[in-house]
Amino acid sequence: MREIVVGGAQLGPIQRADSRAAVVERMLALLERAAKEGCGMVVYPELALTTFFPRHWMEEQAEIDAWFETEMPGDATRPLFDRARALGIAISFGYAERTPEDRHFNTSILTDRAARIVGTYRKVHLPGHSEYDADRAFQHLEKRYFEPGDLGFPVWRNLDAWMGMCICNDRRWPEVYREMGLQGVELIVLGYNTPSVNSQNGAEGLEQRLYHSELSMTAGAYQNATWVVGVAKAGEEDGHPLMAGSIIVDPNGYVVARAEGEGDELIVHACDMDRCTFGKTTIFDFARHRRTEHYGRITSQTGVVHPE
Ligand code: CDV
Repeated sequence: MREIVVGGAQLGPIQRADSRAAVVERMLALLERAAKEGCGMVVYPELALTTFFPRHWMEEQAEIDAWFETEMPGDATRPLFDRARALGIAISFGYAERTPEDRHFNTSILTDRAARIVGTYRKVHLPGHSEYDADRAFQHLEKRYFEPGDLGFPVWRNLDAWMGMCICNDRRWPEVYREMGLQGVELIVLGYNTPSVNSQNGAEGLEQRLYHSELSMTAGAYQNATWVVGVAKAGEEDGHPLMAGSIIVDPNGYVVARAEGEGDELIVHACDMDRCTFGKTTIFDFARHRRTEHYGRITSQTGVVHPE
């Protein structure tokens, strides 16, 4: 048995005025709770250090850059790394990354138990738009503030398991799970900021949004025989509600832990990585059953093309 007790550290809302230091205090409180529950790993949401700033229209580059981290760990996040190292807990969380070349990414990192960064992922599927859209109830400007990730979907050996990451909208794309599945992934960790209502029509209700989020993660887990841990930032940020619904999904696609509220909350499950073996050696034994000669469109085409 290769068991990792994983904590999904859902964060409640972070307001625009909240400092990174205040958020890290909350992350530390969840880390302490996780330590008491025997966690070996803790997963936090997308853009965990700040409010979900892509909902705000900004033009001044200095104002935009203020939301980005230029080093990891930096002054604000070092206490989290120090405490995680002392407790021997691996962590993963998302943040806005500005590189030395002045590139901007929506990024997440993965550490080992000694708080060394062993993996970096940059969000590939950026939802929303790049210009101000007066028809929307609120903005979703990820395409304005970030460039698409340039690192693909790697997996890393960590805590004696194969681990991968994706971020928020990525979780809705089957290709994301399969890319990692083809590298033998056993644990996919991801964070998200998902508005409770659709910004364009407002009609798609919370129940459906939660269902689609869960459907995507449970299907990805089952079809690749992997654990999936999806962690929300939830509640009302600056007057804009984000849905909760953090879950841990087993390699059969069953939800084994689920957040109940919209605040800071820890969900925990003892995940046995060896439970991935059955699916990987039977129905989803890729080497035996995949027929790549029929999958050409998956990588050669983006939009729909009807046959002539
Ligand atoms: N942060 C996100 O990527 N949010 C999207 C919303 C905009 C639909 C999501 O897929 O949850």
